[in-house]
Amino acid sequence: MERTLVLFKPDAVQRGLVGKILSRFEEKGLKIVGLKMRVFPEELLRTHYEVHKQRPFFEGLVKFMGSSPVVALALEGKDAITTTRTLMGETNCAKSAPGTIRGDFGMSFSHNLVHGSDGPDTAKSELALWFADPAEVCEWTPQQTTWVYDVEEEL
Ligand code: IDP
Ligand code: MG
Repeated sequence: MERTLVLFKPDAVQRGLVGKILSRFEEKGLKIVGLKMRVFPEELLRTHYEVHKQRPFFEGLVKFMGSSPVVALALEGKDAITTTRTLMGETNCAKSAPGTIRGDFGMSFSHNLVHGSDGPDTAKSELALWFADPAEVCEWTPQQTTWVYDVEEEL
């Protein structure tokens, strides 16, 4: 089982898409192990997007991410990182395939609704950053687990 960080960006919250986007992940079979909403501190946002700090869009991105509440999620599942990225679609919403979150709900490159960790190392460091307090992460077994997965082959 893998864990990954997902963020619903300010545009998703402002447009009232939290429920719809959350359903995509839940209905797929990913397990929510952490969920919180707030306007996150600028310092955290800068650290989160540090890899892009030389890029021309960096300051605008940090400002946008701090402009309104963000929903932060820790999701768990088999191949949760790539599964999440597949559900999200590609970075530019306008070019994202129908059926993906960005493809179905967005038009913008920068206001692209969701973030998802892009690999195991990033997932680990991003979860440590956004869910630093272990009390915010729930260990639980959904009743439906054995119906989502083939226990003998996949768990
Ligand atoms: P990702 O979110 O699909 O992983 P990244 O390349 O890691 O995409 O970029 C991080 C975020 O920065 C994007 O989700 C988007 O909000 C923003 N971004 C990336 N490239 C551009 C750009 O060229 N113009 C404006 N915003 C951008
Ligand atoms: Mg990225």
